[in-house]
Amino acid sequence: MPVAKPESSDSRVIAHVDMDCFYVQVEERKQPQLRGLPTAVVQYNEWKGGALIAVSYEARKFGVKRSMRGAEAKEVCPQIQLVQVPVARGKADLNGYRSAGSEVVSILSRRGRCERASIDEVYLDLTDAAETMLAENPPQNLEKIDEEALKSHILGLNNEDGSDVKENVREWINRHNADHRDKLLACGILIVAELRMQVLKETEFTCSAGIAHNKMLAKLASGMNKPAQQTVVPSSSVNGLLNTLPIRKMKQLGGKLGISLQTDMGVNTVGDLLQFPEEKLQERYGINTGTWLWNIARGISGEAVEGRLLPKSHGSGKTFPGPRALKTVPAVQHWLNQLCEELSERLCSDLDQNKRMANTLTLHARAYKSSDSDSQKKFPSKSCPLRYGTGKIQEDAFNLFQAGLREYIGFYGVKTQGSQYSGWGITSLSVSASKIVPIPSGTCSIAKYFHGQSTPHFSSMQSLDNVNAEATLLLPPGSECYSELNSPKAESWIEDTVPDLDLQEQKDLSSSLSKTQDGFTQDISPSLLSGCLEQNQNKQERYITKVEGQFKSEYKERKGKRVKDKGTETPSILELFKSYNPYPFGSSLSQELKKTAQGTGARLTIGHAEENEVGKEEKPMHGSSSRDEGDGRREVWSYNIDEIDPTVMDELPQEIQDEIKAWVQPHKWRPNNNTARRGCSNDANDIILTSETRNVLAFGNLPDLDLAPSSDQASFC
Ligand code: DCP
Repeated sequence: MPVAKPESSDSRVIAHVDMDCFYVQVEERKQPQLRGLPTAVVQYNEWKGGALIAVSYEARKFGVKRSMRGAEAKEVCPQIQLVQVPVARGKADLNGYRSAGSEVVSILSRRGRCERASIDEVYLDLTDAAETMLAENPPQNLEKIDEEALKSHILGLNNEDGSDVKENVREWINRHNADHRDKLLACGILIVAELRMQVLKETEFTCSAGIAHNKMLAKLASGMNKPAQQTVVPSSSVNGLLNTLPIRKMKQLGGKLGISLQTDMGVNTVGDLLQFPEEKLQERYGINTGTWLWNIARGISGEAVEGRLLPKSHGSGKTFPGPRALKTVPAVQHWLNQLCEELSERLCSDLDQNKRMANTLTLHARAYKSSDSDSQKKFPSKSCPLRYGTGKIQEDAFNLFQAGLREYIGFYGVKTQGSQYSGWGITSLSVSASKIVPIPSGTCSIAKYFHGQSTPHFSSMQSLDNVNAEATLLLPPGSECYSELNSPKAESWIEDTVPDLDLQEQKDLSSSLSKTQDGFTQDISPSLLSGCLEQNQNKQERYITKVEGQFKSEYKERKGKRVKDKGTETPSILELFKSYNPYPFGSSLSQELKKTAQGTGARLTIGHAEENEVGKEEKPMHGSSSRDEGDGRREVWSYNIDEIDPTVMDELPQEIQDEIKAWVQPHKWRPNNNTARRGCSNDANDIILTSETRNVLAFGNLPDLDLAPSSDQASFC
C-alpha cells in the first residue's frame, strides 16, 4: 500500500540513476567486439532462441523488444548478436551483473547518501553536496560548464524556437535570479553529470539520471531521455509533467489501485487526481492512501533516500514453464538443492565481505493442480529461521516445500505420491534469505547472535523488533534504517533471552563454538559456558563478554595468520557459523514439521512443535506466540504465513507496519475469528490490508527482475 509521507524539505536534491541496457553493457565490456552492434542478452532457456532480458539501444532501433524471444528478434533484426546469460547450476548466474552494479554504486556513493534500489538503479541524496557547491562555487559564477551537463534536458525549458539547446541550458544553470530551489538543482545537474562521467571512465558503463526535489520525480525523469542522458525537473515543471502522465505509469499504481482509479473514479492521468479533495480520496481509499494520492497529484513525496549500499535480501529462483513444470517431489528437491546451493554461496560471501547475516529463509512457489476446481488456490509461501550451511538450507527449504505442498494439495495427497506424478506441477520455485543484519560487533553481540538463533521462539513481531533493535545498535547515528528503535530496547532483548537459556542450550552453544575444524574456537571450554548456568544474569552477560573477547582476539590472531598463510585456510568465522545449529535440541525443523503434519492443521510451527487442535482453533491471521507446555521453555512461532509474510514486515515502511499491527491486533487474541475482511472496500478500516498490500507483504522483497524463465533476485528495497 502506498504510504503518504510529508515532504521533509522542499529543497532536496535527489537523483535517480539507472544503468542503460545494463546486462548488455556488462556483456559488451567482456566482449568489446559487440560494442555498437545490435545485441541482446537472452535467458538460459533456449526455447525459440531464449527470452530477451536486455536489449541494446542499437537493437531497439530495429524494433527488437524485451518481450521477444531470440528467434523473433532475429526476424526483425537478422544481424542481432544474442548473448546467453551466464549459467551455473542449470540456471542464470547473475553474480557478474551484481558485482558490476556494485562497482557503479561505489562510485556514485562518493557524493552523497546512496540507496541501491535494484541491480542497476540507485537513488542519491545530493542535497548537502549541492548546498556546499552553492556556498563555495555557485553555478551562476561558472564560466565553463562541462559538456555533459550542457546536454541535460530541463523540463519546461523552451527549446522549440530554434535556439541553441545547450546555450539555453547554460543560461538556466547560470541564472542569477533563480530561486534557491532551482539553484540547488543547477548544482545537482553539475554533480550528476560529473558522477556519470566518472562511472563511464571507471567502469565503461553509461547511465541515465533524473534530478529533482524528491525520489518520485527523479525516478519519473530518469527514464525520459535514455541512453546516457540526464533529465531535470524544476518545481515549476512538476504540474506539466504529471498532468499528462498516465496514472498506471506511476510507481505503485500499476496494479489494482491504478485500475480502481481508472474504472471507479475516471482518473486516467495523474493530473486527473487534482479534481478530488483529499477527504474524498481518503473516504474512497483510506486515510493514508487518500493522502498519498492527493500528494502525488501535486508532486509531493517525502520518501527519504536510505543509506543502503547492500541488498536487503538474497534470493535464488527458477521458473519451469509449460512442459518443464516439476511434477514429482524428487524433481523439486533436485532444483531446490541447486537454488539453495547458490543462496548459501551468496550468504557466505555476504558474511565474508560485508559481515552480515540473514535470519529468515523463505520458500515461494507457483503451482497448478491438473484436476482441481480450486484453481485459484495459491501455493503458500513458507518461512523459518535460517541456518547457515548449504546442507541445512537445503534441508529446511525442502521441509518448507513439503509443508507448503501439504497445505496446497492436502496432507494425504503428499503422502500417496513419491516420485510419481500425482496431479500437480510446480512452475516456479524460489528461496530467499531476508532480515539481514550486520554481525553484532558490540559487547555481548556474538553471543546475542547465537541466542537469537537458538531461540526461534518469538512471536513474529517480537523477533522483528529484536532484529531491528540489534541493527539499531550497529548503524551509525542518524541512519534512517530502524531509526524508530533505540538501544535500550535492544538491551532488553539481552535481558529477555540470556536468562532463558537452559543447560542444554548453553552446552550446545559452547559445543558449537568448539566444533569448528580449524581449531579456532577449540580453546573455548564448554565447561566455561555451561558454568554460566549458575550465574545470575549479570554474571552471564559478563561471561558472554569474556567469551566474545576470546572469540575476537582469536579471530584477529587467526586473521593475521591467514594473511601470512594466504590461501591455505578458509575464514574461521564462516566455519563457525556454518557449523552452528540453531536447533540444538535434536528437534530439527524436519522433525518439527513432521510433528506438525500429524495434525491436519495447516499452520507452520517453528520451535517445539505444538499440536494444532483442529476445529478448536482457526488459523490465526497473524503470528502469535504461545508457551510450549511440554517443556515450559520455548515459545512457538506460529502463524499463517501465506496470509502475512512476516519476513518482509521489517522491510516495509513504518506506517504500513503500524497499520498492519493495528489491523491485526484485534484479531490476534481471538483465535476463532476467521471472518476478517480483506481487500479493497469502501470501509476506511478495510483498506489497511488490501490485496495490494498483501502482495507487497508476500513478495515485497523480490524485485521485478529476471521474470523470464529463470529468476534470481536480490532485493534492495
Ligand atoms: N532484467 C531481467 N529480467 C527482466 C527485466 C530486467 O533479468 N524481466 C535485467 C536485465 C536488465 C536489468 O535487469 O539489463 C535492468 O533492467 P532495466 O529494466 O533497467 O532495463 P535495462 O537496463 O536493460 O534497459 P534500460 O536502459 O531501458 O533501463
